Amino acid sequence: MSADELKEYLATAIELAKEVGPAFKDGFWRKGRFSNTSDFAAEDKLGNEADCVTAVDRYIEKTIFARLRQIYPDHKLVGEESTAESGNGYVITDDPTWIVDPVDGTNNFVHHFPYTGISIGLAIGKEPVVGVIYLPILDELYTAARGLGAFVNDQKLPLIQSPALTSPTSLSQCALVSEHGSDRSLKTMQSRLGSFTRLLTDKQYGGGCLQNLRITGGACPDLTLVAKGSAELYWECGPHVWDFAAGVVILLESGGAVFDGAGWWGTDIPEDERVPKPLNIWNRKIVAVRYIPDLPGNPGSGRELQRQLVKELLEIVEDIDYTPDGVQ
Ligand code: LIP
Repeated sequence: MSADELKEYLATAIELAKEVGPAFKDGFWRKGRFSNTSDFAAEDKLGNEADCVTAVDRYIEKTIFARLRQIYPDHKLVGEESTAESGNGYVITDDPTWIVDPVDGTNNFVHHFPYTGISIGLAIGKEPVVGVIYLPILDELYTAARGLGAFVNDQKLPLIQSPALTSPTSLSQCALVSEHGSDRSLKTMQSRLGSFTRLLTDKQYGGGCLQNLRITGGACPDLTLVAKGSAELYWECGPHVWDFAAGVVILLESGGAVFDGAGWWGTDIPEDERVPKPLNIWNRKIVAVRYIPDLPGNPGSGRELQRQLVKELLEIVEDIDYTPDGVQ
């Protein structure tokens, strides 16, 4: 795939995100075509009221898919609303596949909490290659394509640059973004909160003594915060491919790295050290770590420090297995 093709796909994703921005804002503020508040009654998807879908989710996904079908009739489409409703039973192929979350952070959206946005990713040969996340209420448009860098509102990521951007060597120098998720079974809640407790607890009691733990309410805002340099790490088990697809491209292109539950991935990590190949965005687990500069005096290269932080995190948290998305 040429750089020109990638640029064209990126331009399409940006255009579509901007096109549905006004509907997103109307929905968020319950205005215009979404002034009817019954459109926001929580419809649960998991058998509990914590996993919502709204009329705006459906409208935005339908609009984006209709345009994509028009422009690229041969491309495959995977979207949170249509795919989740048909039971996630789609087949993952090497074909260009657009992966869309019309409203990521839906619970935030319902509660007027601004960390919510539209996510449009494109995978080719199962690898995520284009990512656009638009957070309309924060007025932040994140864009990235493989090999072409990552940007927020045209400013290159990471936004926070060295020397302000430090080179942490342990979790006790890090901020982590994570989520409590919408799977509210007692077992899952105990597991997640147990992991949070151990991460935060002082080292003298065997914990990681993490500096900050923040829950924004969405994988997309979480990944953009790490890409920007406002948090060192994002860890979560349970989200779906539409929550990750665009965000991982933005994160990787900002110099970050990703562990997908089985292997390690970063744009300049040698091929033989990447396991599995390609990065598995359908695996429903992720650790993302921000760009760490190579600085003289650091106990290792930026890439080594990234691995060290992820290793420390994975030794503390409890892994939760979910059935992967799609059928490989
Ligand atoms: C959300 C994810 C988040 C996860 C939530 C939910 P949604 O996506 O962004 O990471 O913890 O359970 O899946 O449903 O708001 O698009």
